[in-house]
Amino acid sequence: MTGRVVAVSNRVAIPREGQAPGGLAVGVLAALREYGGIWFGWNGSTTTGEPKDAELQQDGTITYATISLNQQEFDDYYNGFSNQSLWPLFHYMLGHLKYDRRKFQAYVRVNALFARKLLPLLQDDDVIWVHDYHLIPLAAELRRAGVTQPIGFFLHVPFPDYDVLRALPVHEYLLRSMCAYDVVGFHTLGDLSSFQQCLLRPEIGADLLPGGRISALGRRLVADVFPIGIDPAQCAELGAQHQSDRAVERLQTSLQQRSLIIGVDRLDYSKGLPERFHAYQRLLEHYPANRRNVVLLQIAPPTRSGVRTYAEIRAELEGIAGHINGRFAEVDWVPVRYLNRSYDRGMLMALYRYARVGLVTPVRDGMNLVAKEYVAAQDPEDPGMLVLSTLAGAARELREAVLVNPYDTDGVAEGIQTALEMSLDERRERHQAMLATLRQNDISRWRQRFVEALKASRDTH
Ligand code: GDG
Repeated sequence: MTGRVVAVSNRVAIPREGQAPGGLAVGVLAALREYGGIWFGWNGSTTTGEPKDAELQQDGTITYATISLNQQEFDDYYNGFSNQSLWPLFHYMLGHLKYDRRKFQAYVRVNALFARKLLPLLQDDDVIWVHDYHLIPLAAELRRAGVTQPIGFFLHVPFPDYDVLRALPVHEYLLRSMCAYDVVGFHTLGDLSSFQQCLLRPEIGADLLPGGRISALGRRLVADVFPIGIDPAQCAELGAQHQSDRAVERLQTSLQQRSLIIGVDRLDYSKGLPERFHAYQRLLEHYPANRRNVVLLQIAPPTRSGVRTYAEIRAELEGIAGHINGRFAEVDWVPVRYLNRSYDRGMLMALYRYARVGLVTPVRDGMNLVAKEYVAAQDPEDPGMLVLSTLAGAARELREAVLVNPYDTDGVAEGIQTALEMSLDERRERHQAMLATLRQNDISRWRQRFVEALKASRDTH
């Protein structure tokens, strides 16, 4: 196959020596390795003046092209419109929604800047793959500059129903911008159908055609479902390999045969952490045999420290964890171990493998890769059990998990208890079924399907 893939995302994850890449980086890097290409995005640093042209770093067939951003523009584009408007809106959390016209304008300007800096790097037979809600207007900006190559957009977060979307004053602008792409991808059928319903509204007046094609605003595009997967073999290998790391052994010793329940989430209000802590407390109240016999290990690396709500949720969680420990702890047992830090990926997989229960209870999530990684990292002979929120995209695929509604405190407590008590036969059976799903729809399939759809869109133009 000819033609490079040009991936664009807010941040570029340049792999570091000796570190296994995670999440979406695995898929993007594999696509770039296969076809050759560029990964373009922000380098993580800010300046006071006008950002310079992209800095290029070559690694085999992959070019990393990164730019810095002006500090004020970054604050308004990233902390402001992206994470205070779009993130809560797309997660159906209107209580957290803030809108400021100035920040929206910075969002548009940063997208125009991305287009300007990317333009000189493009070749005629490239296909461009844009990632996530930070960059919705990028295709329209590139088109304005004369780019005719296929441009695809993958949304990593949910897409809300029209009645939620329209709370944003500039929702019509977003919908119009999405129509400048050739391929638009979502995690679930629900997200796709919300998008289609929005385009049918009189503001856009699109026609839905067979085969996922859409005719809108004088253009043709394809919208489809591309549920992101993981590399299950990598998770299993890392989990087994790191089982004897000193830190994992120290954890095992400190647990003294107690059952470990694990949660791993960016510190974000969409991940349902306060609700989860309350449910764990309910477990200790309703099923007292668990007292002294279980430990909840919650790993929550802080993110988006520039947004106030994120500092607030951190303080709230510290309060609840402190309350649970204060109420239930004994001299030799602390029920919650709450860690505001990140761990090496190998260590994380070993912790997943050691935990009897994986607790993944977001109040809304596009997919949730932790749920998939937890299942993949288990020992098939004696697997732990996943307790999964029905409001995560992953629940559409992992039907054999213990499914719970994260708002139902008693229900989540009951779900944890069910997972803790599940027989070995049932755990094996459910684990096998989930692993088969993960293998069938892995990360390679995700990026292959997307890149193929993008390349095919060139032929239909
Ligand atoms: C967005 C969407 C969608 C977490 N802590 C550590 C660590 N992680 C890794 C996990 C996993 C990734 O980060 C988190 O992915 P999620 O999917 O769970 O969540 P988001 O960050 O919100 O991702 C989500 C995803 O995009 C992909 O489309 O599934 O719905 O919100 O891979 O393992 N990795 C390491 N140390 C940590 O402490 N090394």
